[in-house]
Amino acid sequence: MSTVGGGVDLEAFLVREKERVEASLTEALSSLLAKVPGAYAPAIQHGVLSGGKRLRPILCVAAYRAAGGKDDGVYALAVSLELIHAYSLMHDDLPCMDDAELRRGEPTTHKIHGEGPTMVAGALLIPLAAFQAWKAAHGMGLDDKGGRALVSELSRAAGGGGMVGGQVLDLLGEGRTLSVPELDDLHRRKTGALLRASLRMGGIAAGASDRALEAFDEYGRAIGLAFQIADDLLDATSDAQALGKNPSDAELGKSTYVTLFGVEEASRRAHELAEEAVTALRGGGIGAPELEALSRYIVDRTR
Ligand code: GRG
Repeated sequence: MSTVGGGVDLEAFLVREKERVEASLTEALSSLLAKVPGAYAPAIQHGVLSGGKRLRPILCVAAYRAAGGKDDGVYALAVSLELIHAYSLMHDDLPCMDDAELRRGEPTTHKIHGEGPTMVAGALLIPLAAFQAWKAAHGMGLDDKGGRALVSELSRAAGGGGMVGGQVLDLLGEGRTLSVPELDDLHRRKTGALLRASLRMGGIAAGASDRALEAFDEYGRAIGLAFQIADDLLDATSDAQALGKNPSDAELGKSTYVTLFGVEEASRRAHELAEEAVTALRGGGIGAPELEALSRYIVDRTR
């Protein structure tokens, strides 16, 4: 992958943005960790700083820029999404959930820091993420109303109607064949809600118009599902070493887009959704070559 339509060198863009996100995450943790009992700091640091594509913050910043935002304080806002994402992976890997030993090619947080500390560290990240979003909103000069809109966007996406609700459906669905609407609903919540919030938070922080916010929303919904289909395809076609994680969906007895549609049709659907995302942006009058390239990257990625 290098230059993608619209003249964007996506590889260079991702490297540059990831570096800025990492710096912002490290800075955020150095002040946030002062607010938690010291015994949990190592597990939090491991869960947050042990790699990952940093896709959610990158999407948030890209939406902010596409809506005309200029303040680099947006990185501090964007990392609030990554704090929620990090907690979700730490908890998802616990023995009471997916019981995973490997994530991003490394031992999972509970394998290194223990189950209890990882559970507490993950839980501590939830209010820290909300506080981070609130602090960042004010740092960017937004008023309390703007700050509340951002924290509420983040909390809604992470909550029962979003990520946690989707995870519950996922756990309940193990060993059962789900229908397509059931699988769509599960993933719109579990994976899609936070991706969608990434776009919306970027738009809100930039003071985007209702029309632009609607376009970000549609883009976020489409890439949310496309991302999950791509995830299922990778899970079905790679081994644990190549993927850097275990166990596989098949080992967990989960319904996936691949088990429901097969590889070819699932891949066709993912690409169709990526194009729908691009159409939504253009329909909303948003010229954002980076977001267009990101929607295609999300379905063509190899990890
Ligand atoms: C209390 C029931 C309950 C739930 C707690 C555990 C949890 C909340 C939610 C789990 C949500 C989850 C695991 C979603 C998976 C999303 C997903 C596909 C993750 C992989 O995302 P990438 O590819 O990961 O962006 P990297 O490693 O790049 O950060």
